[in-house]
Amino acid sequence: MKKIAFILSLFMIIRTDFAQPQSLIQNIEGRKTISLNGDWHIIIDPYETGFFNYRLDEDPNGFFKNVKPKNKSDRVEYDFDQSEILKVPGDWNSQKEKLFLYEGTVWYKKSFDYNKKNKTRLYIYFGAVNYDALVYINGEKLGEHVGGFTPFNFEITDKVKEGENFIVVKVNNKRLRDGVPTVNTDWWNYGGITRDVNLIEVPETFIRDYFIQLAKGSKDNICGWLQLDGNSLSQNVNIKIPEAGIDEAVKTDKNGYTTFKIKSKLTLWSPENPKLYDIVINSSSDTVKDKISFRSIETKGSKIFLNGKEIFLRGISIHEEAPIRSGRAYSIEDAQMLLGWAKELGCNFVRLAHYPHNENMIRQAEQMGILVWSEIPVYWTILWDDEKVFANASNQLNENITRDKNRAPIILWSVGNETPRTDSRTKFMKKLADQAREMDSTRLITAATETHYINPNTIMIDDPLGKSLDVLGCNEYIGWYDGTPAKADTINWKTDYNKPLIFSEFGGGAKYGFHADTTTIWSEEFQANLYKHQINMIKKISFLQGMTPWILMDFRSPKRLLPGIQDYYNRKGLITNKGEMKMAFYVLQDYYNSLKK
Ligand code: GCB
Repeated sequence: MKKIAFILSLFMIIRTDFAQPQSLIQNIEGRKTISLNGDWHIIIDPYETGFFNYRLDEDPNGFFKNVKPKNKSDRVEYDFDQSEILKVPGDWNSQKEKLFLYEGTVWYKKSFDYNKKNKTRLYIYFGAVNYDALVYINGEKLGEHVGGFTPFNFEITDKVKEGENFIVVKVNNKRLRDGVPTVNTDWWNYGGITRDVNLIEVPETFIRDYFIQLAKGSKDNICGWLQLDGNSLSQNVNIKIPEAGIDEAVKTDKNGYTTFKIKSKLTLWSPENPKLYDIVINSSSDTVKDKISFRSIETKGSKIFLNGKEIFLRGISIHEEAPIRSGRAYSIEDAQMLLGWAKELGCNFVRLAHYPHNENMIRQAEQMGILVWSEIPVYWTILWDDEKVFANASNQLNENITRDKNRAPIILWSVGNETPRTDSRTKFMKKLADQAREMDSTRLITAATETHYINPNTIMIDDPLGKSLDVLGCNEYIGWYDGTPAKADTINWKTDYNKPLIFSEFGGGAKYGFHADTTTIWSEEFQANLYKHQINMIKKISFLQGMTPWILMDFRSPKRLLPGIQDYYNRKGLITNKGEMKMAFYVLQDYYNSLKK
């Protein structure tokens, strides 16, 4: 805990230019909320005219003031209310053709009426804004949030007015060399307010956060903590799980904090039986309801055990991209369709690549019985020696774990993907692995590590980052970037780590409907054949405990330019973005079905 406080304080010191969001409120679904989704007026501002004056100083009369001309001679060169509209949640690229490739600033504005209530505090909560969000209420700055895939909230109790109010958000999705991720990604840089926006009403002292899961390796010991926020911090609190006959009384200390251990007899959550329990937490001033499931996850040697039983993770990788509609996924329906396809494929596991996905994905996975690998966008070539970059990555990890730590289907926190094997990177990522373990001792830590050939037929897994991980992830592209598909038949895998391995990626591109022989690249036959050879190889690796091939669905990428084939899509999907299954889908489905027996 101390280490985390240090890391977070570092973040505060480095970014003193704007106020930081306040500590995250746990479980928005269980709170009293008022949605600010819907139509927002926007101004597309490529030169940031609404932010800087002509000397490039921050303009105290920027667009966030939302002023109107006072008389007919008054010069005001913008007008939100006459400007166009974007839907929230939703990226801007897929809503307006002229914004398809846009990277820069868009101002968002929404007015809302509010009736102030006694003894009630009010927060504004953003599910995610990509990438940099400056938030203002009634012409006053609330603060800034950096990072495109995690939630943040600001308290507005003293800033909200009786009657009409307005929120302005300056959103900038310019890629930055010192960003997390950096400028180089194989996915679309969707900008905008991409997830739900809510007002949250809470009592003066409220249950801000809690952690309720089984202790590592245990099937009957619930362990956790909870944190109150407000003036009356020392309170009696009850944690109830009626169906399991649990009603535990605890008392928070003068800082509003308490830990607890509860002996329990529970039906454990598993893919075969995704059992959820209703939970009620009562303090004398607040009540929160949640649905929580319980399972244990651990490794022994090179094996993974779910609820004490060895498990092979039949997975698939998924980007947060919407089927059919296209653009960023955000809704329950998007999640149901993507995860429904994963189920149809025979999966018990998904890798949500390469950044934290929206909460609907996790909650639907929980209901559908799908285990989850959750990841932060520490991807490829971020700046390992830059303290600010570390603080940013650390903050995104913190927000990801804070939001999802009560969701049992998440078994793995991944601290990054395909990063180069250098000392500074290993130091950087070890610190993230330590942070994840410190925040959540109940789960396993992983990352997609780097491998290398020690002879033409042997690939060695000895990335020094492996020391800090519980499970080794590894992306391999035999048959695509590395030789022909048949090469897989000749390859042996070696490691001195006595740890489980997951192939976090393998695959190849195919254009749906393009049929040819198995040696013709981009054909469905080529991709299906590649999967067959991969499966031959996979069957021989004794320490391989799971796989998440690349990828469930074709997804947009500005790096994929081949006309007629790619057209800005990475075509490694087993399914097209319109829902058509390619031949390789059925190859993998047959294999997964055979493993179920
Ligand atoms: C990878 C990356 C993934 C890419 C994929 C590809 O190794 O992790 O983000 O999209 O390869 O298709 O090349």
